[in-house]
Amino acid sequence: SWPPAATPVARLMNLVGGYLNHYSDYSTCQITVGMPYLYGGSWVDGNSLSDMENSELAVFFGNNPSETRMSGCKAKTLQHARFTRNTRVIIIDPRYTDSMVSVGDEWIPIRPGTDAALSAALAYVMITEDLIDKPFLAKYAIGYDEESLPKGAPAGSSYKSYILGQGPDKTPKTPAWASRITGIPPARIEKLAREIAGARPCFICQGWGPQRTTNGENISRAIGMLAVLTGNVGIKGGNTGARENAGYKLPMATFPTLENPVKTELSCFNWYQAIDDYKQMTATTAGIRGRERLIAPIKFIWNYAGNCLTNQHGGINQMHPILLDDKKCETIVVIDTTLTPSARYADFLLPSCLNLEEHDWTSDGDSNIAYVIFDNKCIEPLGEAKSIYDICAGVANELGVKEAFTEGRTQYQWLEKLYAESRKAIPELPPTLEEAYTMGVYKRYFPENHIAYKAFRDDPEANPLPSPSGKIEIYSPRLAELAETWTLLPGQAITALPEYIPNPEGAISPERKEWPLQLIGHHYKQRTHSTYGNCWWLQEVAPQELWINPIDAKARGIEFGDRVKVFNGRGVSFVKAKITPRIMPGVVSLPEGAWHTPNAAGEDTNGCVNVLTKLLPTALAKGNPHHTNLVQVEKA
Ligand SMILES: Nc1nc2c(c(=O)[nH]1)N[C@H]1C(S)=C(S)[C@@H](COP(=O)(O)OP(=O)(O)OC[C@H]3O[C@@H](n4cnc5c(=O)[nH]c(N)nc54)[C@H](O)[C@@H]3O)O[C@H]1N2
Ligand SMILES: Nc1nc2c(c(=O)[nH]1)N[C@H]1C(S)=C(S)[C@@H](COP(=O)(O)OP(=O)(O)OC[C@H]3O[C@@H](n4cnc5c(=O)[nH]c(N)nc54)[C@H](O)[C@@H]3O)O[C@H]1N2
Ligand SMILES: [Mo]
Repeated sequence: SWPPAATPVARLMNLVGGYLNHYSDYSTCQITVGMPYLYGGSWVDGNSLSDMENSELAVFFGNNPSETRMSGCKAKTLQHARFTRNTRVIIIDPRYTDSMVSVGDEWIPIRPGTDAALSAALAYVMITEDLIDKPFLAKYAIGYDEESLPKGAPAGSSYKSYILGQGPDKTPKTPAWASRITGIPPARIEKLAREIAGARPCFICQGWGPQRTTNGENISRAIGMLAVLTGNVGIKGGNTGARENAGYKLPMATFPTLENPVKTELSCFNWYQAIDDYKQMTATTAGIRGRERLIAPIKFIWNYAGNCLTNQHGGINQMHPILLDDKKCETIVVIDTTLTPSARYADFLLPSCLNLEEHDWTSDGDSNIAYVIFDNKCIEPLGEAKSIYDICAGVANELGVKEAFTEGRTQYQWLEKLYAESRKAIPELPPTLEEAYTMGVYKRYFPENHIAYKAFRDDPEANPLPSPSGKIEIYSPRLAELAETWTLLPGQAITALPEYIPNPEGAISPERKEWPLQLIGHHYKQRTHSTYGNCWWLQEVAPQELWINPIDAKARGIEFGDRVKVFNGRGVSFVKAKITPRIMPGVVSLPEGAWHTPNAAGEDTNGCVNVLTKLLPTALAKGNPHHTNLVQVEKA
């Protein structure tokens, strides 16, 4: 089960009967739900980014830490590995990213949504040229070849059979086959396979861009396969193919939210369907957990510190009628610091404190350092703004549960209590909370890099993986069963092996005749999603622009800085064009998070990518397929 957010809203609801919870998040739905079928558990671990200094080669699939992890810590770690320790860096991405600019040795542009095809062809070269780590596969994995298939798996269903074209599809996954899908020349694929297999060790990782796509669950596993085939799992300088480890964290106590009596959960993305037609939502049609089906629609939404009702959700124009209809969802409460696009749908709009207006702390980590930032209250809240604790305490009072909610404490008294608890686990913190606020930041360094699944690698008998077989499951019997029992929509697929599945609205789909350009929306340095999207200083530094290749721009008579119309069957957005060879031909990118700003005709005028994205959830995780879109672009 997904850990509930430690917010006062959860505590309040748990005191009055509970709430419908969600699993996963918009960041990592497909990798979180999909990749554990390879390694087991509820989350796939990675080596620290700092461990990259021990790698001969690092291969990044859609991982752009120079922009998505902008803190100085990550940048220094990357530069140390690249420039002091001489780790070579290859970046596979439709865009020549800021990471490419700062630490990349070589860029391999790839069409969005096709990494599983590239991975299969890399495996083809490794297998046919005898470059794989056979002893590793024999000892640590099931399903690589016919001999190691689990009981009950049909003949011809091993990974090797799939790759060599001896499986049901009879298609060898040659570099020529993958080239047609990915846009990467066959010779480059062959060379990359030899480079990855030849590097001792190799740090293979993926950002979360590749998995934020219609069949992203398989993509996350397919990239993981490269680490498995080359035996780079569980060793210094290797990695699992997942994203790098998030870093060490200190065990600070969190606000107790009490137990949620409601055990039903739905994915973070398909909640709109629970407003619209909950009766269709079952375990096998919509991934409902904790119950066979939903038994009631969503009638009330708490939207606290989020712009996901509309701006960040996707399919904005399709969400609009669902949110607008008062008979469907009757009450929407928005609690924010800023009058966002989501706030337009609020029945109750509650202004919330900025972090400068309340006491709190933040506990986080990065590679070899863990820290707690004690956020001091600098000024009293302005206007009518209140902290989320005081808002919920006020509502608890009206609902007759104030005593149970507050236990007689103010927000500061809760912090003092939680601080005292934290000090038991971290005795070197200052004696009082007041002294902690005076100190400001507490840091602890960890000398060792984290090595994911090291214990399993060292002794797989004593430390099996948390998968049903205790091994790496290249063929997943659990997925084979879901493939049989779940009802999927056209374009969705679940497969026991990490197969390439062509996306609808993908690189090679027939819809490209009408909508020739693939559209993604990368995370952008101007803002965090939509936060600060309204800050004109930052707009000046990093303006909102459509990235488009000179070839595609020229074919459309578009010049640098022209205002263009980006559109498909779901929506229209107007924005300035950034003509740049830093994006491959056939692909455009509109950085996600710009504020939806419709004109009288309902067309967005601010480059908001989510008027072009769709509501169709992904197959297994029922998550957001934000990077799977086709569009046309013309001069406005
Ligand atoms: N097309 C496309 N869409 C995407 C993505 C994508 O890649 N492509 N990425 C997805 C991802 S990974 C994510 S995580 C989501 C993010 O979606 P959201 O979490 O909704 O992102 P933000 O826009 O940052 O919204 C945060 C809100 O919190 C408010 N806020 C900030 N500080 C405070 C505070 O102290 N108190 C209160 N009450 N409010 C505060 C801000 O004003 C803002 O409105 O977007 C998703 N949407
Ligand atoms: N500055 C800034 N930093 C942020 C955020 C922000 O909004 N702004 N958001 C934060 C949050 S909540 C999250 S979840 C993370 C998100 O982190 P990510 O999900 O990793 O970020 P994205 O930019 O969506 O994708 C990373 C890269 O993948 C590429 N890409 C897209 N599709 C594909 C594909 O099919 N194959 C390959 N190989 N590459 C592809 C994109 O061009 C991009 O360069 O970032 C966090 N950091
Ligand atoms: Mo995210």
